[in-house]
Amino acid sequence: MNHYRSNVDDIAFNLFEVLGIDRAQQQDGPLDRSTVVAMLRELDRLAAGPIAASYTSSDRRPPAFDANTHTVSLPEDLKASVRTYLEAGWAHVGADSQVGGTEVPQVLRWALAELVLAANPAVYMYATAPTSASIFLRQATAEQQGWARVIGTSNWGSTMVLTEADAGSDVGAARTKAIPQLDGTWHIEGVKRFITSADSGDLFDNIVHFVLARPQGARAGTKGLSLFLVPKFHVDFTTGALGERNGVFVTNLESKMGLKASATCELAFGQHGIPAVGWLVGETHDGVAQIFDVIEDARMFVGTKAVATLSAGYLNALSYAKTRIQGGDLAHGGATAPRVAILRHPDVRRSLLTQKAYVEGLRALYLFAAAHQDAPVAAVVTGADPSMAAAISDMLLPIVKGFGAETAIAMLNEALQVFGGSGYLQDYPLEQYIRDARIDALYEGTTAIQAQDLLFRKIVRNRGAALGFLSAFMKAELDQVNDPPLKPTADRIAHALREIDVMNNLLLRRLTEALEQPEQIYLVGLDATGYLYAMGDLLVGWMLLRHAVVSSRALVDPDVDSNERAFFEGKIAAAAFFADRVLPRLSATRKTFEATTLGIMHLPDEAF
Ligand code: ST9
Repeated sequence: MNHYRSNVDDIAFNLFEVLGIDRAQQQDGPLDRSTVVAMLRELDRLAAGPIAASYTSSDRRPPAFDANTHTVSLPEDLKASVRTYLEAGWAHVGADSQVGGTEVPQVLRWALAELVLAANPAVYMYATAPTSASIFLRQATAEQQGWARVIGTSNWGSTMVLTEADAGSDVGAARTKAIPQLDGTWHIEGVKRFITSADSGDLFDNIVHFVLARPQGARAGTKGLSLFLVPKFHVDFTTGALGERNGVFVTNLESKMGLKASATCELAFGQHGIPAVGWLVGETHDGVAQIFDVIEDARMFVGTKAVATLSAGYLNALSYAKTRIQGGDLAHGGATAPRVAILRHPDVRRSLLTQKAYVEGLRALYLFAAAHQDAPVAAVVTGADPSMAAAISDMLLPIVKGFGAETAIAMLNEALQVFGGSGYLQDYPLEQYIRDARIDALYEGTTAIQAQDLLFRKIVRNRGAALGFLSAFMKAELDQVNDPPLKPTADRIAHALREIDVMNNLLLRRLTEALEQPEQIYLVGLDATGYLYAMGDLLVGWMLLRHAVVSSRALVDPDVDSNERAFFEGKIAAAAFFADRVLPRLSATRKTFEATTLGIMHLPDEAF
């Protein structure tokens, strides 16, 4: 048995019982439940087998770099996992049909992604060309539309190339230059860092890099950047035939804490005697806005990956707790009592129920966010019109990514703890999960960047429209919960929502004061991450209640079998547990916000 564990039943429960995606009007008719479940089961089967097969081995024997040939070679078994995923067509599910994709609602695309991300996230990260081609298609000129098809239908890899040694979070500090040529192409010159999948040896015939660079004379900052397409090999885009090597070379492979199967490279443009020829994407100098279409997709990938790994970690810990016999039952004399499975111990149960609540709440949250990426699906989920659906999806993205990543890291520690000392060993997957998940809070924008994005861009700049819509929708749902077993849970969530309202008002007041006294903005900056966490907890609590409401109705059916009964009872228990034991901390967060002062900013640097 390999490391992989999944919960397809819970994914299907979200898609159909909770979100009701089969009621959404699709171009090709409604989504058929049995087809969707068959897709989930088939990918689950592949994920458990050939995709997960190289997860551990490629951590122990990761990709290697040859400086003479500028080549990264991948372990054979990892390549086999990627090829299985590609050849079965899964990387094309959700991509645009014009680039060879099979169009499905984004919520289904992300549900499927969870399975491969739980099995072996690097596999997904190498197989991004169909997604890149779909995004490129939306930005391409009429001529470039055909290039998108070549990218999507050939055996190619793709990358996003933003970061430099001195331009990490601050993308606008990038120094890589773009020099215009008489034939309309550009020569790119500079060195980029932390580039995922920048080379993979013979896995792909070509790799297309989407590169942010600054045209000569363009302004400083992000707004002076343009987006260029730079292929590893030159290509005749009408036939797809490959030509000479372009002047873009990998110059280093990072040695990392985790996610070692995914090659993270330094990439040099025009530094080896051959020009790195690029083409301006869409012929508009609007690079940062263009690359953000990719970044948004990648942030969704990170949030989904975090949940996927956390889910596998929890399910591994759960099966260990059921079989590991250790200690006596506290209520039966403890030390002298007969030995029991550790699942009988109160602290293990507390830990596992906390993990379950976060896994299922975060899964519900990324699927709820994804449901707002397609107007017809959003219409059945919250009734949001297309522009509100987009605003809701935008607002939830930093929470899915930032809060999802941080929570997964914290909860994976809980999962490891269930194994005791054995969890520290490579005999079990938890130590690798923790190393592999740690990056999720760092790349694609650190948690602090997500928190600022949520507050300043997604709430303040949106004038609270998406926040207001979602709060009103949540409140209306909470008001409708009157059944005795669920009412106290709904009341606690309503209380948490009021605490968030108080935080909103406080932060807004400080922001307004900052117009006159600029230092007041520090107070908002100091509490931004706390706010991200508070919003995340509120939303998880609400998602769990929505599941509990559906479950409570389902339990009335006399035909539910014992497995279904356990599933539904677990949902109701998780919602109540989370509302009782986790949500009260929002009151503490609100109090800490009220106590925030500028003292920390005025403290001399030497005093740290
Ligand atoms: C990385 C790779 O970490 C990780 C591995 C990923 C593996 C996945 C593989 C996927 C590969 C696929 C490749 C496909 C390639 C296809 C290409 C196709 C064409 N939402 O606030 P301002 C925009 S990579 C939308 O003033 P600053 C917006 O246009 C490294 N747009 O920012 C805005 O203008 P306006 C990841 C947004 O102060 C403009 O930016 N690195 C958003 O100048 C300026 O905004 C990061 O994630 C948004 N949320 O710069 C960088 N925000 O306002 C993290 C901004 O007029 N740093 N825009 O609309 C940040 O996000 C910074 O906050 C900053 C600040 C750079 C935006």
